[in-house]
Amino acid sequence: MDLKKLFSDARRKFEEGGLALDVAEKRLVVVGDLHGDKDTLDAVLKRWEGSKFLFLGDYVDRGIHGLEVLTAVVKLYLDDKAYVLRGNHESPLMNEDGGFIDELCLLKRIPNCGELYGEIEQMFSKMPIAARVNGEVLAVHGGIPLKEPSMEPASLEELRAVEGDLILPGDPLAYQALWNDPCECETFAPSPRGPGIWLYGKSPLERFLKREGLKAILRGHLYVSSGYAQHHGVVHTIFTSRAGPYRSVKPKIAVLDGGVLEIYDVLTGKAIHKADI
Ligand SMILES: [Mn+2]
Repeated sequence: MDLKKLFSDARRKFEEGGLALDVAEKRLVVVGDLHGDKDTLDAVLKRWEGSKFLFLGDYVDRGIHGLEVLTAVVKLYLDDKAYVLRGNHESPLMNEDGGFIDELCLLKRIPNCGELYGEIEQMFSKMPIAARVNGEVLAVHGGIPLKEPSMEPASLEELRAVEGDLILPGDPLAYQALWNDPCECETFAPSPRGPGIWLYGKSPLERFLKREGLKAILRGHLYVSSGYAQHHGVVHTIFTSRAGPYRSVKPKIAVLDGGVLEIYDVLTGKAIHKADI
């Protein structure tokens, strides 16, 4: 298979779609961080075969099958079977030390691995950062960005309008959407993940959802050993990887169906949680 062509076709299609998607689907299977875990991805695709998927990002690094995961996800995208969002690991900022470049160049010994990675890096820079689903739910890898110096959350319109070099990404709003986490705090607080990253608390969350006419946020990013966590009743974290350091995780996916959110265990296929959105 010509991987360079696959990733450049996907780059062009991502570019047409823009950085913030509007998605209308009655039923979606939402998948959290995969981190090179092809076995869990295969289990998801088998159990929920024929579904439309939405992937929340972090396809590569940590696990050793990042290229297989990324290829499978991109093929689903090109076949119109999936929406594919960007995670903070879809960036050279993470891939240099996170394992993906070593997977390509040292483990798999791909000839011209740098050239292939260059194509992948360009594709990452065009991946959408957020999706508004059925006008009700925001899907995003990390969460809502803080617009400094206002101490107010940025809007989806502002995220949609982000321009410039998006490879790292350099833009603070795009960067935060991929990196921020919810917290038990009341406002915004600096994140232990590093400079330029914020934790978002209850009141900015409520203001953001109200202003955008949204009811909930579906996101990944945070390692949770049970595969699912809820924050402030409206933020749902989904984690879907058992790769590398996540061996003991019980991976979950979410099924969003007509305003009802159900969380399923990937390995048993059992529903563990149900909520109205
Ligand atoms: Mn992440």
